[in-house]
Amino acid sequence: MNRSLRITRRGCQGTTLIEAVTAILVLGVAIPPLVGLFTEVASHSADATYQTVGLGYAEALMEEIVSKEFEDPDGAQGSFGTEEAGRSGYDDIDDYDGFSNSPPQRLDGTSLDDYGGFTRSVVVENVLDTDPDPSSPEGDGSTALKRIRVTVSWTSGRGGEISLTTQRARL
Ligand SMILES: [Ca+2]
Ligand SMILES: [Ca+2]
Repeated sequence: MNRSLRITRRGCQGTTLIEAVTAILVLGVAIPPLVGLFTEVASHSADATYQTVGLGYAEALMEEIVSKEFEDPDGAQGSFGTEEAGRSGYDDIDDYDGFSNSPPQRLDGTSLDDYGGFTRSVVVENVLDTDPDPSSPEGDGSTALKRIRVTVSWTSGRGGEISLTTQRARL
């Protein structure tokens, strides 16, 4: 009876050691890919957040721009470019041509940059109504249709960029 007990003990110790080694090997193989997967998921989640924030910044500026006159109310038809001293005085669409700020700001100048590293920029170009999204625009002030492109880029996370484009016509 005593002998039988000894044999059983040895068997248990050997099995425990093999199980421990096996478990260590399995974990050693399985953990690195899992850590990589979690890192990748976290990175994609951050990218989605930056895209949402970037889209919000772009939409807010686009809404501000399209609420303005097609041309300067005090200028001649076909006038183009910024006649005002600053954004708070912008009163027509093409006042925003070349506008850029980083971090993004509200109209009153207060910062919108809660996440860091964002830049907003605007391009306004005259285009033809027969080709509202050409690769090359028409001359400044030469047509009754303007293409507005607001671009938001960011360096946070893996970085990215989002653009919104619309057209406004002289009524
Ligand atoms: Ca103006
Ligand atoms: Ca103008």
